[in-house]
Amino acid sequence: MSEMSREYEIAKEHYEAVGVDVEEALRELEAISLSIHCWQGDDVGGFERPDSSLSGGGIQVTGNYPGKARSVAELRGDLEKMYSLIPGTHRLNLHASYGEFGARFVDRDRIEPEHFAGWASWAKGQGIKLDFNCTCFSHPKANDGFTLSSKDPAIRSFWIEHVKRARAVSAYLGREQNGSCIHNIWLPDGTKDYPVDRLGMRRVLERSLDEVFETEHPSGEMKDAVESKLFGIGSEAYVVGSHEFYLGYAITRGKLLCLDTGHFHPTELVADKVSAVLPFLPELLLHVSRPMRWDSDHIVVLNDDVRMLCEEIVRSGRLSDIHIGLDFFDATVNRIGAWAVGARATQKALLAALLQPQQRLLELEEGGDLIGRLALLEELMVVAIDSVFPNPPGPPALPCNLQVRVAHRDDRCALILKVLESVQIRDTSRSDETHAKCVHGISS
Ligand SMILES: [Mn+2]
Repeated sequence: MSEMSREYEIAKEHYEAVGVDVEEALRELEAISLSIHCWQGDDVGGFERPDSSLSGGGIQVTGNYPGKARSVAELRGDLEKMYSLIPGTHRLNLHASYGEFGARFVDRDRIEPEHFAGWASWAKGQGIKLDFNCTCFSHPKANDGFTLSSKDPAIRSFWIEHVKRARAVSAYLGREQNGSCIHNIWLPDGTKDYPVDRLGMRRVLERSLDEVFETEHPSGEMKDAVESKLFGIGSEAYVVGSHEFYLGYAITRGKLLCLDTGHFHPTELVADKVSAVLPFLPELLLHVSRPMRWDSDHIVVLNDDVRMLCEEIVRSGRLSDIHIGLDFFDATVNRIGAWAVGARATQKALLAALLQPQQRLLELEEGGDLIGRLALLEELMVVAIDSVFPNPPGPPALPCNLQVRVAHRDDRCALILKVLESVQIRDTSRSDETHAKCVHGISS
């Protein structure tokens, strides 16, 4: 028996001793498809024009690490590499600005399913499903800070048309993949300083959303989600689509609510919101991110926030109603590595939650043994999950995770080497001189 499988057997026995079925936990983990965001691969630039880049919207990408995907083909290559570093089958979350528009510029109010046919066919070939988002930022008509809540009828109708078309694209993708595509609406709308017409702007947004949703698409093709935010750069004082606004909207209109872990006060526990909204919502969308002091969109790591979020997802018993997306973008490091680390951290948190003896914890809590509950939870923090964390399929075998554990030092090195190797692969395919020089400097 290899060292790895021996460790697995020992870990399995330990978990069984506290009433946890490891095989079952792994089956449940395998059934969870993360919706992985395309925008980590090119710093939220999109491909509407050559050299498109993120602008406005109150969000920012920092860093200029070499290797940013410059075309749809490069992004797909990077995505394929990223998926190979993650166990399981996962979805891809696309933004409308990532269409294949050809040589002619196609404005947002003119997008069609045909611009995403290439993505649908690529996804089929990869055996993955797609989710979709309207893109209501990085556009001259979003520069004054308002889209669907704009009081300018021309601006407002432009964005209503865009979101309607993005929903139609989602329905098309859903038909192509024979499974629902989740369309998420996030808007940057808000003001830098205190406005006097908070209610007026929210009423405009409510009306615009109602208009956007006039067309009904079968839920087997697409489902709608709405994403709130606390503040952005330039919208510090007021965001039209706040949490309370969208919570009310989602409940009254039967839409999915999207909770982004970076879109709340930094001391607020987003994990606590899962059980607060689930009684009122049939389904929920999560955007897992790592805010550092603000909505900074750092790469997700296995921290308390993510662990507790995953515990709440698992404990809710509503795993199939909760869609887990990732939302971060860091341009200071290798982007394929960023995706892989963030996705694997989310999976590790899910696995850790699935491996908790929920029944035993509940008995301790209901029996008033609160120190017993604390002691067990505390012990579980240091039970190594890496002995049972699955490897992605196909050779060469990948290590379990990056958790500090001496026995697996070689495995950890192997993962880092795999990530570096992906940089080298890109080095040969993207022959720009500066890029090659930087990569050489990093990998040597
Ligand atoms: Mn988000």
